[in-house]
Order: sequence, then structure tokens, then C-alpha cells
Amino acid sequence: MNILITGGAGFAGSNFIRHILKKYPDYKIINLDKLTYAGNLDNLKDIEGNASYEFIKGDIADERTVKKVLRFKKIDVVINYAAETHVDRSILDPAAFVRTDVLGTHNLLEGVKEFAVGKYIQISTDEVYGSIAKGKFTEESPFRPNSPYSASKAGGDLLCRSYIKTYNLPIIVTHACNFYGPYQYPEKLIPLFITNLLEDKKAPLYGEGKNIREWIYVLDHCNAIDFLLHKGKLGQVYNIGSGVEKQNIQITKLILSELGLGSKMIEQVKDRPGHDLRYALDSSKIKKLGWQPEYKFEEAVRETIRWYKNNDWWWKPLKSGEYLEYYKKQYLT
Ligand code: NAD
Ligand code: TDX
Repeated sequence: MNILITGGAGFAGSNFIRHILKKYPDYKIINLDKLTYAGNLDNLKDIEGNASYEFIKGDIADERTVKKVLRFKKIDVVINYAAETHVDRSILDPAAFVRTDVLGTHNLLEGVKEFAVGKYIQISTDEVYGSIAKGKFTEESPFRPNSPYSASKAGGDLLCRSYIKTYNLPIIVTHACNFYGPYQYPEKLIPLFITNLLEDKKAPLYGEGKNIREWIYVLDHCNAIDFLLHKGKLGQVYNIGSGVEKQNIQITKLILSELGLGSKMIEQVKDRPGHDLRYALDSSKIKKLGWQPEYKFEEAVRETIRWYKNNDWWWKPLKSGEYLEYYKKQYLT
């Protein structure tokens, strides 16, 4: 099977490529990635020489690139991980999000239609449903996105829906909760806090840290996408959650305690505009099909901390240059 992974040089995509190549040595992976600030070939250093793997630098928002890859690589399946993904960056600069998350998705769908690709999986987020104070979002919940990031992801997902209904394309849409694990860019809560604390800097907690997210270890998400690739029903939408809900302050305290540090290393900073209070998914649909998460939250966070401790060669260079400019804009203005 020839699988096109877009955004495979990012956090979740690179973990998924490693997972697939290990488990299915006869599958061929083509990774199409623009290498934005979040795309990093160091994430895939260990599989660079694998004969079943090929990297192509390219932009999904460029129609010609997408069509060229689909025409010449005989792609059976497209899995779209490519996106601008950081909510705070979307508040500073929404245009890049609309371009990649909406127009990029549209180009992929057009390509799937033109070249009769057998399956398309859209990797998306719980944030499209908006915030929920009580209860959980099902696959039937309406989209109420509150940030330019979630609105642009919702735009891509709605295009997927329309291509299922209008053209009967073989599409599966997934909405997952927050990921964490190795190779996550140190701008997101868990890797930012771990790496700051390892550098003797404080953890910048928004407001009082009462916001709640549902957290899934990245390898559990890999298993879920692998499961849907083989057993998911075409034309369907699936929520992918762990059921593990945590306030940001609980996660902060867990990381501090694992590192032997106290709460004086927390810095309360100004809150994110439009900050969603809580996300929570009802994932019974995918569970009924036979998938379930395997990793325990505390153990997997410990494993993540160990990975960042042992791999500062990976994250230290990311916390200079472009990152520092962003960090100054984000926290120091
Ligand atoms: P990431 O920011 O780590 O990586 C994104 C990758 O996409 C990078 O390699 C980047 O270079 C590439 N990319 C960006 N624009 C591109 C373009 N125009 N053309 C080609 N490549 C491009 O992201 P991530 O955290 O790994 O997220 C992957 C996917 O999972 C995204 O679609 C995201 O919306 C979704 N998701 C993420 C989370 C999370 O907690 N991280 C949760 C749910 C869903
Ligand atoms: O410095 C910070 N301080 C802080 O308190 C950062 C970066 C975040 N936070 C808070 C904001 C959120 O309540 O932590 C929580 C998690 O924040 P992020 O890591 O930025 O994730 P979130 O906004 O929840 O979005 C993430 O999950 C869904 C991903 O970035 C998205 O790509 C994914 O779709």
C-alpha cells in the first residue's frame, strides 16, 4: 500500500510514520511536508535510510504540487496531518491557518477526486466543537470554533463532509483530544513547561490554570489512526479521546513534582483571548468498533519528561531564533 502522509515531519505525523514502518514493513510511505517552523527532519532521523520511506518537500496549499505527487506516486491512501496547529500563533497570524488548513485540505480533496485515491483520512481536533462546560461532544455536536485555528480546522473538516455527501469520496474525518509525547514542538503546554523547567525558566500558566483538556498519548493516537485505516467505515466521523481530563494546573504540578520543583516555578501570565474552558469527547463510536487507548496518563507523562531530559539535542536548537521572536511576542508584550 502506498500511503501519502502530509505534515509527516511534525509531531504527530512523524510518530505515525515511525509506527507504520515498524508494524507494516511492506507499506510505502511518502511524506509531503512544507517544513514550516514546526516541520523538522530530525524527527525522522532514525528512519531516513528506510527503503520504504520517501520525503518530498512541498506545500499542500500549492495545487500543482499536490496533483504531481498524487499522479506520479500512485497513492492508495492520503492521511492529512499537515496543518498550522498552534492556537496562540493563530491569534497572532490567522492567514497561514486559513491557507493550509482550509485551502490545503481543499487541494487534497480535489486530488483524491481526480486520481480516484482509495481512502482519505482527515486528522482533526476536538476544538472544532468549541468549549463545553458539562457533558461531552459526540460526532453529531455542532461546530462552534472559537479561535482562528479551530475555525480553519472546522473549514477543512466541513469541506470533507461536503465531498462525502456531494462526490461520495472515501473519506474518514477524525476529531482527537490534546496529544503529548516525544517530538512535540516546545510551544505547546506540556513540552513548553518541561523544557522551560529543564532550563531553569518558569512555566507560563494562563490565568489560574483552571481550563480543562482531555489528553491522549501520541502513540495511542497512532494506534487509533492505524485502526481506522484498516477498520474505519468510509464516510464516517470518529472522535478519538482517552477520557483523561485534567486542569492545566494539575498537569503543571505533576511536571513540577516529577522534576523535584515547587510552585514558585509557576508564572501566572495573561490569559489567552477567547480561551476555551473545557474540551471533552464522547469516544464510544470508535470504541464500539474495537479501539481503546492503552497508555496511562501519569506514566506516559513521566516517559515524556524522560524523553525531553535525554534529548536536549532535539529541542535546544528549537528554542532559539524564530522561536525566541515568537516567545517574546507571546509572553513579553
Ligand atoms: P505540528 O505543528 O507538530 O506539525 C504540523 C506539520 O505540518 C509540520 O511538519 C509542518 O511543516 C507541516 N505543514 C504545515 N503547513 C503545511 C503545508 N502547507 N504543506 C505541507 N506541510 C505543512 O502538528 P501536530 O501537533 O503534529 O498536529 C498534526 C495534526 O493533528 C494537525 O492536523 C492538528 O490539527 C491535529 N491535532 C493535533 C493535536 C495536538 O494536540 N497536537 C490534537 C488534535 C488534532
Ligand atoms: O504557555 C502556555 N500556558 C498555558 O497555560 C500554553 C502554550 C498553554 N497554556 C494552556 C492553554 C490551554 O488551556 O494550556 C492548555 C493547552 O494549550 P496548548 O498546548 O496550546 O493546546 P490547545 O490550545 O488545547 O490546543 C491543542 O490541542 C488541540 C493543540 O495545540 C491543537 O493543535 C489541537 O488541535
